Parts: sequence; structure tokens; C-alpha cells
Amino acid sequence: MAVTLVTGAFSQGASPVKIGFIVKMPEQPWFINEQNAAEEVGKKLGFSVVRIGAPDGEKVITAIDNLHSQGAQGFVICTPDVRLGPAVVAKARAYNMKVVSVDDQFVSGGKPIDSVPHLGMSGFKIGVQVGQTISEEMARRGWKPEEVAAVRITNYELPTAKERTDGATKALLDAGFKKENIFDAPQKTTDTESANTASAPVFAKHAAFKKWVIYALNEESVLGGVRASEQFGLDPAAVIGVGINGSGVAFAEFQKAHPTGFYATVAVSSTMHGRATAENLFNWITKGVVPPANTETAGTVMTRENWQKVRSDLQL
Ligand code: FCA
Repeated sequence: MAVTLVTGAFSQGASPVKIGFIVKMPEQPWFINEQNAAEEVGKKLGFSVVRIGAPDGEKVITAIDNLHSQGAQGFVICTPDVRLGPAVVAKARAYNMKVVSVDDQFVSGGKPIDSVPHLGMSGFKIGVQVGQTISEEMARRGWKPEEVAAVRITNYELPTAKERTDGATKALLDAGFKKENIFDAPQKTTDTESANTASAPVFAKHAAFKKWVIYALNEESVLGGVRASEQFGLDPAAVIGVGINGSGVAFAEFQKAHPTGFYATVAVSSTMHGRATAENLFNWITKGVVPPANTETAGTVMTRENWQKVRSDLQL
């Protein structure tokens, strides 16, 4: 009779697998969902996940130290600053920990760090979906390009953010949007408050425009722009804001009794992002399977009409 040897994470004597899941904005529904999904797959496969919020570089370094002292063998990270890459990689190497990045890819000398396996959305394509969705809705409302302005909320320090807004801009211009009617609102951080502060002066400065479209790297930021348009006194029907993510932020807008200027969002499965990166890291730690170098995920347009279906299709 054949005797099967049990090997792997749970064979006798092997230490249990523990990973960190570090995110830059732990209060954003996108990241909460990613961490939840990582925990869930951990329960299924038998590893534990330490949830960490690290909004700045110092917290990232402390987090890695803490993970190491807790015996974690690796971590998934969405860094608060992509330029922390080299420092994070050096620290992980010194501790012999494995690192996988999610959403925001590390940069060194202006180039992505290819040696760290990465999973993130295909920024440019998803941006194009944003621009097309705006253009289609403009056409449906019968808006003429010369009477419409755009608030482009930008974050050019973050490559995925630039890709997304570049993609949206390209699609808008291709559809006949006037280049000179696009106004930039550079935000400092990728959240609602920073976008609100950045976009408020744009409406005031270009008050001659009565119809506006708003886009950014994510729906939190678009929401900041939409709130600024409301504060400025624009009617929701005069605003088309299209975000990216497909998280609780969008669901809350779609559930309001009356439509707001937040017209749509391009939903991406944060559940899949959290699950896949955690599982990849686990397989790397336990079986030596190196995760794919770069995985790009796709998006689905979500509106008030279809949000519940898209939400359930993407397991959000
Ligand atoms: C960036 C954004 C997040 C989310 C993620 C996929 O980190 O800040 O909101 O869009 O990419």
C-alpha cells in the first residue's frame, strides 16, 4: 500500500503561513474589500492575514518591521508612494520576505520595478472606458462640445493615475471634446477631500460653462469633484461624473433617491485583486511558485441601472 507523505504548509513542524496586507488608505472601501478578500482566501487555504494601513513611508517601514517580528513570510502592498519601491524591496530582502504589489506599482528612477510581481488595473484601457461613457452620455443628453467643460482631476506622480486620466482624455478628444475646455485639478492624495479642494476653484474660474464632466483616477476623487459642483450650485443634471473602482462609494451614490452628478463608474473587482494577490503570495511562500510579473485587470461600466448586477458579477 502506498504511503502518502503530507508536505506543504501544514506538514508537521512547518510554521503556519502569515502574510501582511498593507494598504495606503485603509478607510477606502476599495482597500477594505481587498483586505477582506485576502482574509477570506486565507481562511480557505489556511494562512493568516495581518491587515495594515500605512498612509506614509514611515508607517510602511514600521509595518514591515512588525510583520517580520511576528514571523510573517511576506506581504502584499499598495504603497502610499510608488517611489518607496527600492526601500521596500531592500527591507523585504534583508528580512527574507516575499513582496507582491497591488494596484500601485513601485517605481525606481521613473521606471516600474519589474522584479516585484504586480497586479493592477489596465489603467489606460479603463480610462478609455471612462471617456467613452462620458461621451455617450453627453450625446444622449444632446450636449454640444463647445458648451461643455471638463474637470480633469489629476495625480501625475502615480503612473496608474496618469494612465487612467490619459485614457479618458484620449477617448473624449476622439469623440470630439474640445481640448481647450479641459481644465486640470491636480490633487495631492487620491481621496475625496483632496479632489474636492482641487476642483472647487476650477468651477469658479470657468463659471461661463454651465455643463460639466468630471473624471479622475478613482470614484472617490470624482465624488470630490461632484460635491464641489454641488457646492458651486450646479444642477446634478448639468454634471456627468464618471469614476473608477466600483466600491461602496459608488453604491451609495446610486442608491440615492435622485440621481446626482455621479453618473457612472468603471467597476473592477477589488475582491479579485485581494484574493489573487494573497493567493499568489501564499503559493510563492509555500510552493516556490513565482507569481506572474504583471497582471492587468479589466473593468465594467456600472450605472444606477445595472450596479447591482455588476456588483454581484464581480463578487463585490
Ligand atoms: C489606486 C487608487 C485606488 C484604486 C486602486 C486600484 O490605488 O488610489 O482608489 O483605484 O488604484
